[in-house]
Amino acid sequence: MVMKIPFFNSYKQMNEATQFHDDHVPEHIAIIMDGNGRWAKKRGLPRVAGHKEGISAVIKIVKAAVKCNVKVLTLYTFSTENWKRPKSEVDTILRLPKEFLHLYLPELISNNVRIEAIGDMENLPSHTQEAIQYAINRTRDNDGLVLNFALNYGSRHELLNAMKAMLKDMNEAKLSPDELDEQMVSRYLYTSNLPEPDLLIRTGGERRLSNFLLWQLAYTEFWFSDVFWPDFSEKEFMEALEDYRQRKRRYGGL
Ligand code: V0D
Repeated sequence: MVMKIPFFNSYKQMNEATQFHDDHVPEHIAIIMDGNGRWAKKRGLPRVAGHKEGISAVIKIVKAAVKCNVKVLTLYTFSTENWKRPKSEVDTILRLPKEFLHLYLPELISNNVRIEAIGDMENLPSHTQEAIQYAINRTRDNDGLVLNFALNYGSRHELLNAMKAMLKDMNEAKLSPDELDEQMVSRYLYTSNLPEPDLLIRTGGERRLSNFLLWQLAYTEFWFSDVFWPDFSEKEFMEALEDYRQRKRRYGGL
């Protein structure tokens, strides 16, 4: 690793005005929080223990993102592929949103965080949907960090749905295919109201996208860590931000 001075030290020394103008902090960070099951296995614990420990890492990283003035944090919590896991594991995972919100919603509210969600919510159990909807409603007027949970999310599924809806609307409006452009595609995605991610972080050692935000990550910087998600802390998060900042400064020098 290159840096000796953690990013946050130099960041803290800046005044409010400088922070506001620092365009080297990613506005939108997306994270694939991988390695929870392997974290548990390494300790002889059930996989579910890793997922629960993962919740503590989530709140730590949310707080770090708030401190750094990140505008959007998108967390990949449950993919459409995760249904293939044993039913008991899936059932436990789908209780985690409620558990997380029970513990941390008051704190998120006092930090001015706005909760959002992307993915196919309709096929989640109603108790999961209700817990998330409550948190979305309860935080809808907050204008701090947007904490965006990707649940039952799959990028190809998202694109396919967007194409179907778009074709239907275009037929009704009698639009020709030539009128279709990239902006129009973006408007049909779950992320239509969000900026594109500037930085993608994947923990847990794997280096693939796993069907996450395929369209939205076209120009995104990638940062990989071998650390399992439950062990991912503010230290690694700051390393990722510092690495991103150095990349941006290099481009700026060209
Ligand atoms: C398990 C590690 C928070 C990754 C973190 C249903 C996998 C813990 C939420 C959450 C999960 C979701 C929505 C919301 C509030 C919290 C969560 C799931 C899994 C999948 F509004 N952690 N978390 N959701 N894990």
